[in-house]
Amino acid sequence: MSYVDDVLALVQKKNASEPEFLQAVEEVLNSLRPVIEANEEKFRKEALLERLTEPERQVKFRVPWVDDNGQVQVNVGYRVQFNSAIGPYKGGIRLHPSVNIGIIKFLGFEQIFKNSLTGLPIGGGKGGSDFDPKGKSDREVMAFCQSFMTELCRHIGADTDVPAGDIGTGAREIGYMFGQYKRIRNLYEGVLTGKGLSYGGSLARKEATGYGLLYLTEEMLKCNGHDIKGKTIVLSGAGNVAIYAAEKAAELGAKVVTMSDSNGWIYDAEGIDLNAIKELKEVKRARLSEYKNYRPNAEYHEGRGVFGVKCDIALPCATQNELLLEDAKQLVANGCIAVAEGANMPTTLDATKYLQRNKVLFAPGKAANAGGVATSALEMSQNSERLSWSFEEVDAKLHDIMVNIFHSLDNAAKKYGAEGDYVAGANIAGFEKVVDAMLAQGVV
Ligand code: NDP
Ligand code: 2IT
Repeated sequence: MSYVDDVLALVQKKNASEPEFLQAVEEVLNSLRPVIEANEEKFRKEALLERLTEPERQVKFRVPWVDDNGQVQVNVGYRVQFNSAIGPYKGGIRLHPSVNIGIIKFLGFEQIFKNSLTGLPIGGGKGGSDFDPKGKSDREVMAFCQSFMTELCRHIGADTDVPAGDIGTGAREIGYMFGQYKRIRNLYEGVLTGKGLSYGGSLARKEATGYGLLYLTEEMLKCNGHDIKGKTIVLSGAGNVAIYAAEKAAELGAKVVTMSDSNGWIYDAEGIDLNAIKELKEVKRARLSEYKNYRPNAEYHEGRGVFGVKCDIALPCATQNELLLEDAKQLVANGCIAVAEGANMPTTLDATKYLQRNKVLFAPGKAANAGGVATSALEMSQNSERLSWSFEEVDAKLHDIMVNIFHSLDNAAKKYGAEGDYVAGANIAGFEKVVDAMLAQGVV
């Protein structure tokens, strides 16, 4: 058996109860075959892939807190420090009832390659908890965040591991976590990113993932002979990534006609009213079903369905495995020309293959959504030099980073005879730098 097959079998045996992690490893290792086959003997001797697929460290801890009825609640917290070959561990914290170790490991594994693609010195990590912020009071969220950080603070630091936001973790949660870190460690340092602007946050971090997604999509379209202007976009999610993706899409002259949350989805033929969405989601923390109060002509549907709407471009921006094979078939049948992943691994493996086989341009999340973590790294730079850059300066750097990422995928795919396969391109380009650093640093 080839080295890749041996390691895939080993990873499957060791992590049998972690389907999302296995899915992420399978996608990456399969697309790395040409690079690994060219160095098979050396990589095998170095156990390079065994090291790459085993986190350097993972912690799991109890998070007890008291709810508004005086009842003690207990959640589980995780931090997976996956790979520090090219920089301190960096990656978000997910707060969602579905969180388990397999989800955090898949996200941490993806983060290694994503962070490498940004060209900035950040390693891969991820954390989270099965705590659900939805429906909780501010005091309950604070109680949870303080308890979570009381344990996590001993494992992180500005030069060790720098968490940030992800599903369920936004500015409010980062603020409470930062406050508790500072209090316990007596250190005012850039230990978290996505901070508020009054205490070390970076301008444009809030917008960065969504804006970056559109910068990369625009470049991918341009290099394939298309113009984003005038295109119709279906988008899933209605959180941080989705909102700022929709904002930039509109600025670039495209029309976003759908958004979704975990209850249902909206269709607005005139283009989504983002002021309404921001008020609903960022201020009121309400459900999308209320969108009709702002736009009576829009449609609201329970359940899932955005990918069945006719479009030129689809941007899945909610969660993993939300774009299924049946959705891919519908998109192709409707003439969709491009899919770019704002979320992490939103497209299943069979749906990805179907889209690629049918010549739909496909930008994988580890490239397309890298603008968030790239801007987090810019926030770390600003914290280190104790300066703040202007919105325009950060946004211009973000734009350059996303355009460069697209070209490194494109070039890596071409170099290995897989022109247009941006999944292979992203994995190969991300892998090369990490491997170089791992080999240089010896057996660690
Ligand atoms: P938010 O919590 O701000 O928003 C998530 C959105 O997706 C909400 O509309 C939520 O609906 C919906 N959603 C979440 N989980 C599910 C689910 N299981 N089923 C259906 N809908 C769901 O998160 P973000 O926007 O920050 O993150 C979205 C995606 O982007 C995630 O995959 C994340 O890992 C990825 N990402 C985020 C980055 C960032 O900077 N924030 C950077 C790079 C990637 P509801 O409110 O009803 O739960
Ligand atoms: O998935 C991701 O890249 C994030 N949630 C952002 C991580 C970060 O450190 O900004």
